[in-house]
Order: sequence, then C-alpha cells, then structure tokens
Amino acid sequence: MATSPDVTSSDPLATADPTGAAEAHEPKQWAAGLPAVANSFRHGVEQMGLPRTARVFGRLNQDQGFDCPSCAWPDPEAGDRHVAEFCESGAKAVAWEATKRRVDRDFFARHPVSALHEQSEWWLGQQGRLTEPMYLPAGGTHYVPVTWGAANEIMARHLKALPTPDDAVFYTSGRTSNEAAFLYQLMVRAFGTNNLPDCSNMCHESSGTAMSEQIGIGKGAVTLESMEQAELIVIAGQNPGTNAPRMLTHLENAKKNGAVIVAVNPLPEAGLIRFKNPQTPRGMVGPGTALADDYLQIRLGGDHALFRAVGHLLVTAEDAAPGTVLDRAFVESHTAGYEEYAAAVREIDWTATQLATGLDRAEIEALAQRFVESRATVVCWAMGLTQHVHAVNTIQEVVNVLLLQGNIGKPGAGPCPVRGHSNVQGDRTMGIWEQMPQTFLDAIEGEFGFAPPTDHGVDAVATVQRLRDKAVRVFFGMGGNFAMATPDTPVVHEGLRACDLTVHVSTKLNRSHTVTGTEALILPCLGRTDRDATPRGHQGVTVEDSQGQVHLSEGRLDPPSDQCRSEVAIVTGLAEHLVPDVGSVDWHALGEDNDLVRDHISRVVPSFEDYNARVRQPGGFLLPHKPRDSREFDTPSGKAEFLARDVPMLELPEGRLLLQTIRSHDQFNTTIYGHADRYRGISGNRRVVLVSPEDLHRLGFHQGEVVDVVSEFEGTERRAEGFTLVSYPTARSCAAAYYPETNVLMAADHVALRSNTPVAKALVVRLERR
Ligand SMILES: Nc1nc2c(c(=O)[nH]1)N[C@H]1C(S)=C(S)[C@@H](COP(=O)(O)OP(=O)(O)OC[C@H]3O[C@@H](n4cnc5c(=O)[nH]c(N)nc54)[C@H](O)[C@@H]3O)O[C@H]1N2
Ligand SMILES: Nc1nc2c(c(=O)[nH]1)N[C@H]1C(S)=C(S)[C@@H](COP(=O)(O)OP(=O)(O)OC[C@H]3O[C@@H](n4cnc5c(=O)[nH]c(N)nc54)[C@H](O)[C@@H]3O)O[C@H]1N2
Ligand SMILES: [Mo]
Repeated sequence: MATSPDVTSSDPLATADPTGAAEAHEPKQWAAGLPAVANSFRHGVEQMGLPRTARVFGRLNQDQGFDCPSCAWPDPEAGDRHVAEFCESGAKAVAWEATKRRVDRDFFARHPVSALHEQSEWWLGQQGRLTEPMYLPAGGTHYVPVTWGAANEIMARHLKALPTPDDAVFYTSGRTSNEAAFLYQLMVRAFGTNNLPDCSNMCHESSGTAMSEQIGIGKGAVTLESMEQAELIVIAGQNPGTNAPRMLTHLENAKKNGAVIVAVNPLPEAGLIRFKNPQTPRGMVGPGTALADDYLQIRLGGDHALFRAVGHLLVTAEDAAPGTVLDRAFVESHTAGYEEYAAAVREIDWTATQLATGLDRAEIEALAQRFVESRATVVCWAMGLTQHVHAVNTIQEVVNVLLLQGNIGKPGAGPCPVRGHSNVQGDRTMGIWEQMPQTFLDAIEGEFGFAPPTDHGVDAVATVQRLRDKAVRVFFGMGGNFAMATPDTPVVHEGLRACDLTVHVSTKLNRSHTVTGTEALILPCLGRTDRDATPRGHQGVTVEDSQGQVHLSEGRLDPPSDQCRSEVAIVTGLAEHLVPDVGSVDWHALGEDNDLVRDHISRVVPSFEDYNARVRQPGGFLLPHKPRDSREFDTPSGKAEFLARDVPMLELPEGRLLLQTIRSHDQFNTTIYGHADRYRGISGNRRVVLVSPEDLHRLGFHQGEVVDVVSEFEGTERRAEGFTLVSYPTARSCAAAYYPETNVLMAADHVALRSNTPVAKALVVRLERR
C-alpha cells in the first residue's frame, strides 16, 4: 500500500489519502446559502442515491422523525419546524450514516488489519456501514466473522479474568442514546468499576466544572426562545457556521428582534460574519443577514483577561454612578462574594490585558459598553473556551460578568455552552461519568439491589495515562474513535496495542479498529436513522439537547444488515453473560423494550418522572434548571458565587506561535467527509497551518512552504511533519491547524486545571523548515 513520503512513526495519520496540494483562497464572508444546500444534496445522493436522500432528509429533526446525529443544537417547537430542518453538516452526518455502501466479511478477508491501518481516516469512513460482528484472534492478521454469542463469551471471559474490574475501561462517545447509556453504566457498575470516561471529558467538562461550582448546575441556562429575546449575544470561542449551523437561524431571528451580536474569535469565521438562510428565498439569493456587529479578534487564551477587563469596566462604572450599571437587587439577593470580586477587579493592568488579548483598550471598552446598554445578555461558547489550561477560571469569569447584571434566570439572558455531540449532555444525565454523586449510586442500589462501587473511575486523560503505563487490560469503546480523539497519539496507540482485548461498538470503520489489543472485536450497531425492530415492536430512543430538552427519535431505514444490533441490545447481550446475577436486573427484557428501560430511568434519574408519557408529548419535555427557572442555586451558599481568580499570562517564547487545533467544514470530529474547508477558502489537503501574513514575515516563512510543526511542553517536544503554510488573517502570534492530524502535538499531561480536559487550543509551537 502506498504511503505518502511524510509518514513517520510518530504520525499515524499522515497516510495514503487521495489528496493533492493544498489550495488557499480568500476566506468567505458569509455562511450557508445555495452552496450549503447544493453540498447537502451532493453528499446525500453520492452516499444514498436520490430516492433515499429525499426520504431521509424529509424525516430529519421532524416530530416523529429521527434526531440529527450531528450536533446538539436544539430543535424548534414541534409545530414550528421547517420542511428541511437541518443543515449542511447534519446532511453530511446523515448521508455518512445512511450510506448504501457496506463493509462485509469479504471486505475484511481482502484487507489485513495492517493494510487497513495504512489507510486514512477518510478512506476508512468511505467504505460503508459495518454489517456483522468481527473478531481478531490472538496472532491473527485479518478480522474474521464471529457470532454475537461467541463475541459475548469472549468479552465476558476476558473481563471476568481480570484481577480487578478497574483494569478495564469503558469509554462512551456522545451519540449513544439515553436508554443505551443508562444500561451501559448500569452494566459497568454492576461489573464493579466507575471507569466510564467519555468524550465530554475532552469537550465541555470545563463548562460543567465551572458552572457547577458557581451556579450549582453544569448545564446551559438559555432556551431557544429565550435566546431570540436577547439584546446582546456574545459568541466566544465557537464556530457555529460549521459546528452548529442551525444556531445561525436563531441568531438571525434575534438580530431581527434587535439584538447586537459580538464575536470573540482569533479567526474571522464566515458563519459569524453573515448568514444567508437557506430556508428562505431571500437567504438563497439575497445578501443575507449580517450577524456580528463587532468582531474581536482575540489572541488564543485571552478570554480570561478580556472578561476580567469587562468586569472591571462594569464595576468601576457602577462605582462612579451607583445604580446605573449593575443589577444591585439581583446581586444582593441572589449572589455571594460580590465584594471580594469587586475588590479584585477594581484594579487591572491594561498593558498585561492588551498583551493577553491582543485587543486595543478601545475595543474592550466598546464591548463593556455593549453590556451596559443591554438589559438581557447571552454569552455562548464552545471549544475555544473549554480547551485551555485556564478554561475553568475563564468560564467562571464569563459567568461573573453575567451575574453582575443579573443575566441569568430571565428571558434573553444567561450562560450558553453549546454542546458538541448530539447526546453528550444526555449521556451524562444518565450516569456516564467516572464520578457520579453518591445520591445517584444510592438510587441505583435502591432500584436494582446492588451497591455500585464508590471509588471514582478514570476520565479520558487518566485513561491515556494508564494506557501509557500499559495498565489497561480491556478497552471497550461505546462509539467514538478513542485512538484519534485523544492527545499523544503514538502513546495511546502503544497502550491500546498492549491491551488483552479491545472492543468497539461502531457504525463505521475508523482508526480505533486498526489499533488492536492482542484480541479485538468490532460490534456493528444501528445508527439514529435505522429502524430498531424487536419482538416487542419498533423501539424509539431518547436524547437530550444542549438546552435540556428531552425528546424521542425513531429511525425508519432498513438496517444495513440483520446482524446489526441496537446499542441497547449489545449492552444487555453482554450483561447477560457478564453480570447475570448481580442485583435484580432483567437484562433480557430490557434488551427488547425501551419503555421498560425508561421506567427504570424514571425512578433513578431525577426529573425523569413519568418519562414514557412525557417524552411522547410533541417535542418531548424540558428538564428543570433551577437557575434558569427560578433563580435558585444549589451551591454551598445557596447563591450564585462570584469567583475571582488570578489571571495568569500565557508566556510565549521568542519565535514561537500559539497553535489551536480546529474542525474544518468537512469533518465531524475524527470523521473526515472531505478535504475542503469551504468557508475558510482551503481545499485539496488538510495538512495546512494557518498563520497571519505578519507572523509569516516576522518568522521568515512564506505561504506555500512545507514545514514541520514542533510543539514544546515542559521540556518535551512533539513533531507533526509536512504541513503547508497558509497565510491567513488570524490573530497575531496565533496559528491554526486541523484536528486530529495535530493530536500528535498534544501532551497527555497538558490539561485544563480542575476539569482535566486536554489542552487543544493554545499549544506553544515552532515551525521548522524541512
Ligand atoms: N460539522 C461539525 N459539527 C460539529 C462537530 C464537527 O466536527 N463537525 N463537532 C461537534 C463537537 S463534539 C463539538 S465539541 C462542537 C465544537 O464546536 P466548536 O467549538 O465551534 O469547534 P472548533 O472547531 O474546535 O472551534 C473552536 C472555535 O473557537 C475559536 N477559538 C479557539 N481558541 C480560542 C480562544 O482562545 N478564544 C476564543 N475566543 N476563541 C477561540 C476558533 O477560532 C474556532 O472558531 O461542534 C460539534 N458539531
Ligand atoms: N486536537 C483536538 N482533539 C480533540 C478535540 C479538538 O478540538 N482538538 N475535540 C475533542 C472533542 S470536543 C470531542 S467531543 C472528542 C470526540 O471524540 P469521539 O467522540 O471519540 O470521536 P468521533 O470522531 O466523534 O467518533 C466517531 C466514531 O463514532 C462512531 N459512531 C458514529 N455514530 C455512532 C453511533 O450512533 N453509535 C456508535 N456506537 N458509534 C457511532 C463511528 O464509528 C465514528 O467513526 O474529540 C476531542 N479531541
Ligand atoms: Mo465535543
């Protein structure tokens, strides 16, 4: 198998991809419009053919249809949906899943695992849906077919032979349904471990940690309806045009209602600048709607200093004219710690602030003025805030600023972390967490009659560290692509190869299937679009979106093969072999009837009473959220907490850049749909680094040159070879390149403080000429 010349042992992704040279054009100034619709259908027809495309897109995000497997952006009220309530990204995700292509036993007979490992992530994803359980025996070169019964025996044999259940790790990616997630954590806890890392550990963990400490709940406090009533919406560290495109419709509505939008982002993202709504004729042909009124091109990691400065300006303005800026009544009755916070922010160092943010004082003052003038402010954020060393403190600084003006628990206001995977929030609600509170564990014991282990388990980073120590014996992945999504790629691969058994429940092939333990299993599951028929009838699953709405999703397509099983059936099938006698769980019945699973959930998980009835109401139901609903806060003080922490300066040695790792417009996390990043004007090849023309000049490089990117962390270096330089209008001293090609540059020990999220957004790097 041919490999491109720049393959190194440290770079398992630099493999044969049918790509050409990178091409860079002017970045776009607007998102969506006709090209988005055209692209959606191109992807659909390519993968599914025309009739299926029409059928599938017609059911996407409709009441009584299926939930989009792409992002976690909420759906409008049931009566209020467009005929095509989806976006280009969703269309790609669905086409990818509902493809007619198939990976069958002949495919595996033709391709030894070693050859599959040489293929790119893109190629693996193009081969089609997995169709039957496959097994790689010890010493084997090819995956061979295996029955479900035999697969279950293999897993149970390995797991039962472990000296301690903690030698196994059970990962979850965020597409898993509530029902499957609940049963999965139940099986894992019945087996005897809390080793339940998930993708959230690498995603919004910092948001959860920050907000739990401060407002007593880790979830966002803004509904769609509320968002459209905002007077000011600040979008920091998020690229909604690509990663939550349906959000643009709501931003457009907010804008029509008079909202001001401010973008805080080192990159000029098209989707934040202007939106041509493909759902309206005007959007298709007209100029669209300008979104951001102000665009603050902040330096990577500068948000902590920015929000501290805004807090400073609000507090000192209030000092100068008491009663004009802050919501004193809210601060006095609903918050704690204001005096300490105000004392900490009254003095700030403007020189340090300007260095940290790369912004002019006037820009920051203008932002503060926007806050002063707004009676209802929403701040949205995503990975640009969560994946930094000081992410938790940064998010708390954002919440401090919101609290000053009472911007929580009223229409048009609140913190709005925009989640990633379509059910990542629901999985956590269902108990996928290595440190679920004792109340939850007690409820499990009450319902099922066994005591779950109480020691905390490992999160994603601790799993990587254990893999590094060759201390994981069995790795089980419920979805996802752990081998590529994590830092220190070569270390993770060595650790997975040292396992006795690796297992992946997946819809399609990915790298994690080619980085195998001594033995390995691939278990093919149904996706969101597939019909799930059991002896008890058609089964629907439920999911929770970013704003806490829980609703049903029912697939209608014929499954890729009659050997594919639902995640629910896969878990219960294994549990029947692994933990048949632990507590009183009727695994067999649960495997066939999601209503029964929901009955259990209704008695274990708070706020899910009467689950089956409520989720069948049109649109489902909204989970309660005390700060949002009634300005009550489950914190030790019973109030929302102002928390003032130091604002450390990110040191950047001479000749270095801060590198962020981002998503292109043609990928879903580690799934690569294609090689273009349309809005950023890049095509042909993903191995590019975006650097400002000034920095290129200063460092003595020019556009088109091929370089190695070398990261520096605590005296260690990591190298990613063969990246083409693109001159791009990003903030000064900053660079950007795509994930997961750049995960080789990330260090497992480089994490966000307190949330333990891998740092993916401000790596210190240097460029080396090849
Ligand atoms: N089509 C598509 N949709 C997706 C995904 C996908 O891969 N493809 N992934 C899903 C998942 S799991 C997630 S978590 C979300 C991710 O959604 P995003 O968080 O939007 O994804 P990223 O590509 O990581 O983009 C980070 C954004 O933050 C900016 N940024 C980076 N660092 C900083 C900083 O220090 N300060 C500020 N102010 N901005 C910064 C970047 O320039 C970029 O615009 O999307 C979800 N939806
Ligand atoms: N450098 C860098 N690293 C990052 C990030 C970053 O911004 N930069 N972002 C982080 C973030 S926010 C996240 S969320 C993680 C994502 O990490 P993961 O969630 O582990 O990765 P994905 O690429 O989303 O997983 C894709 C795989 O899921 C499987 N799959 C798809 N649908 C289903 C389904 O319905 N059921 C099952 N069982 N499997 C399915 C398919 O086989 C597919 O190959 O990556 C993190 N890693
Ligand atoms: Mo994510």
